[in-house]
Amino acid sequence: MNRLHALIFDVDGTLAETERDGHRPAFNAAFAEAGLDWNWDEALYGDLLDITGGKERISHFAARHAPDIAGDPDFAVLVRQLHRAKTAHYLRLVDQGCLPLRPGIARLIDEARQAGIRLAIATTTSPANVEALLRASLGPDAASWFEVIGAGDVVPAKKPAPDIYRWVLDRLELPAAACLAIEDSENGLKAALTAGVPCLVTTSEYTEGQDFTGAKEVVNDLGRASLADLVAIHGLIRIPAEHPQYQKTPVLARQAGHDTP
Ligand code: XBP
Ligand code: MG
Repeated sequence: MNRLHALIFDVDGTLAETERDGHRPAFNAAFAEAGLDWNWDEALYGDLLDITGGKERISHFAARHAPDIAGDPDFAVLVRQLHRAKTAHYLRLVDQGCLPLRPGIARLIDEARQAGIRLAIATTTSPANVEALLRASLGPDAASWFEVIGAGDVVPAKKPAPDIYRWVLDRLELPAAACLAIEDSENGLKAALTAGVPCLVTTSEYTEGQDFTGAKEVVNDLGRASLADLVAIHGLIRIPAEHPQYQKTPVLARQAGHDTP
């Protein structure tokens, strides 16, 4: 069985609940500044989160709701301008301490550092957003605790593509099986699994009820999880319910949470 060498954290929805009260109002402030009557309410934003990457999300929205603007020859320039403005608004919210870490995150990071478990980040959000969140919530040196920070446009394809996890693994110089990814969304889980990284899911405000098939474990939050729990989850060997072993001993299937006929 592979020993756990590194934890690879997702950011948005995992380290902190950043989407509803962080990224979303930042997008809306940028739209208002640009004189656009676009307003992403909580429900619409939840749908738009299927598209990872802020620039990609703006383009996706405009193509469907403002095709005249999306069809403009300078639309790509507008997207970059809107995203730069949005990031400035988001960083202000982070720096004001509006986006605290989720339960247990600071403690798990500390326990991992004490135990010599290496730390990395694999996120779709922009690098500046990661550094600001770590600084605001864990102090000025926190970004240096993460050996590798894979964020935003460093890879051509964003989650659910595996690119960002492969980018991080290459720089950690570790095999995927020696790591545990911690994610909040179906897109993030798919990215990790496609890269071969075992994944623990901690559901967030917008991801409750998504399909987390293939996750090592799914929890509501990490408020009561210890590093020992993460090591045990990393070592979990999931035997599918249809495995012959379960057919002969149904009680095992029940214990594993698989309904038996
Ligand atoms: C979540 C995302 C990001 C943020 C917005 O990333 O998809 O796009 O919503 O950030 P993850 P940007 O869950 O992988 O951390 O505007 O900087 O993209
Ligand atoms: Mg996320």
